[in-house]
Amino acid sequence: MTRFFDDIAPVTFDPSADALAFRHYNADEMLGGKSMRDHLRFAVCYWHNFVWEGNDPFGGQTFQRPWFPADTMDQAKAKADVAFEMFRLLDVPFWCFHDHDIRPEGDSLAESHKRLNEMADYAMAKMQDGGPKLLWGTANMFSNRRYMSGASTNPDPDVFAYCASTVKACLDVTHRLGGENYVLWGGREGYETLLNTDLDRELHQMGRFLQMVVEYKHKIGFKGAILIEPKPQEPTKHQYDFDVATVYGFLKRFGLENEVKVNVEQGHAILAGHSFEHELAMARTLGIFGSIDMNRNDYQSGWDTDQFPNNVPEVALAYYEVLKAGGFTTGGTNFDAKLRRQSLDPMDLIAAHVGAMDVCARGLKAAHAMLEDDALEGPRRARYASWEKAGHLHPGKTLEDVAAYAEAAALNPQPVSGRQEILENIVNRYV
Ligand code: XLS
Ligand code: NI
Ligand code: NI
Repeated sequence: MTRFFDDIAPVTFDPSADALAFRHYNADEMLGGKSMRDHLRFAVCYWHNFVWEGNDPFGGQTFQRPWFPADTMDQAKAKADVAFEMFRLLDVPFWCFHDHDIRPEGDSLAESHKRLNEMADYAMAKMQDGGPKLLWGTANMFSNRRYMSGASTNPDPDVFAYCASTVKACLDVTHRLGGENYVLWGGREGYETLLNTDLDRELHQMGRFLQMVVEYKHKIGFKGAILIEPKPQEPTKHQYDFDVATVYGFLKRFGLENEVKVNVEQGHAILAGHSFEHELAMARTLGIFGSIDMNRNDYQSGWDTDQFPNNVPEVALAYYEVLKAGGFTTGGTNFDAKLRRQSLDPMDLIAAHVGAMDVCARGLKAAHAMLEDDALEGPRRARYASWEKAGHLHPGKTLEDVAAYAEAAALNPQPVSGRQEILENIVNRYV
């Protein structure tokens, strides 16, 4: 057993505690017939917590973890021991990983797969020994220099084939570990300059790749969801999976809109010039809502800063959309969030998650109460009530019919207040 978290006790729900405790996240508390645990379906990510060394564009490693550099299988196992120890302390129901997070890359593709499978077995034993379940697995096809010019969108077809082998291995492992989803975030699926890019060809490569992934998922009987994670840029100047609406158009084009859903990340929504709730509402409306990566960006920096969430009003509006979508099915709340590079201590890792889980719990409770009270839906229904009376979208009528109605009745519609401030006041009563 690891000594990394040495004197840190398992975190419990205790609103009166002086020490670190959950003050709002009470896993067994019921909200509308479902426990908070089942509503929120929290997951801890492997990469930011146990792989990232604290570097930024101007400086290198700040974290000195006993398992760094995890370039041997022994170190990878030491890292896994600490990761699962943290999952236990937080009592989270799920975790998430990239292949690259859990195993050091081998000298050959075959060796990399062998190591991945060995580490998956290592994780499986811990999962079966009271550990969390797997929310999703994914392949890192953006860090190594071979992906510099794209993964499935690379001008070199051998990179496409390398990616096919990588995703196949990673989907197999995700399936074997009982993963509830498989995520594709296309970090390098985009371009640096249109001057050297065949946009049409690259989009077809990406579409074909995704079709192959879906075909393979069905072949092996993977019941989980395939999720695309939209992001507009960073690391590429332009990423093809720009936002939820763009992804939907892409899925439609390749006949995949009923096969693939989205994993929506708060920070990516901000980078795309949207709010988190906009992206979630769009996913719900288009029928492709899957899961969320919960974090927040620094609004001044314009980067994907992946901070832990701490803004209850924002989080409440996000969960409002999740609840309106019917809640999570295979998805959950993955903290794709990292410490600031000065937060060196093991305790910082725990405190970050405890705070984030409490923020989410407060947001969820507020969202649930707003729905129970019909606080926003009532006024929204009232706003569209005349459409209900008029009948939906004039079925069977032509443009001429509707024009004739307007002219015969000499219509002169009068605007009514949108009541935005009143609605904002209502939200503020809940958060
Ligand atoms: C990066 C993405 C990444 C995905 C998984 O910005 O958020 O972490 O969630 O590849
Ligand atoms: Ni993410
Ligand atoms: Ni991100």
